[in-house]
Amino acid sequence: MSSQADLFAPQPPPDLPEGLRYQPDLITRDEERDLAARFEALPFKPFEFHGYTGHRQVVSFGWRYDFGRRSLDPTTPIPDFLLPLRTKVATFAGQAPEAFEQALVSLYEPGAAIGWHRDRPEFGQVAGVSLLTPCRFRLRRKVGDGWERRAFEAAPRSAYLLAGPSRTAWEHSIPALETRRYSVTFRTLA
Ligand SMILES: O=C(O)CCC(=O)C(=O)O
Repeated sequence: MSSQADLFAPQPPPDLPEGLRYQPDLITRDEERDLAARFEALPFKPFEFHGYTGHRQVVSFGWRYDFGRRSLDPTTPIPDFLLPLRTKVATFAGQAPEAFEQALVSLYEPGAAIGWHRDRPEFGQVAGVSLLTPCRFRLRRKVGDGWERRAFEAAPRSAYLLAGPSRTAWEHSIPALETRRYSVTFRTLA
């Protein structure tokens, strides 16, 4: 029988693609505020994809994938202020913190979105933490002539993990937001 506490515990979104995990409240409100304050000082640049720039802005640490040159190159090490977050993400993902060699901080100003894509095959698992604004995290995979679709709300301070088929067989996207959102995605190398 469910206890009163169980009834009010955050429930994982139902029916997610295999390999996708979701954890509400990975970080506290204080941690979220401190990280967002740190992000204010980062040198964000518009995300560049084969000559096109999107509204989303990013900073890469550890490794940077250059879509123009199709190459993955070492870049500025993951800064100390992101290491406690990486440790929490690694615990959630069941990995050693050092396995997450890349951290990508993304800034979505109002109107910014990310289109349908799968992350580069050079990367392995992808774990993302959301800050400030909830987003609708959409997934789709080709089935015959159509698409099978799923979605969940990624709440501020939550984490998601893309592993297994959710990482390799499904694409994901986030529609435009109305207020600023940050995400930090940590990636292992394939
Ligand atoms: O902002 C997010 O949570 C998703 C980021 C993403 O899909 C990507 O960087 O490839």
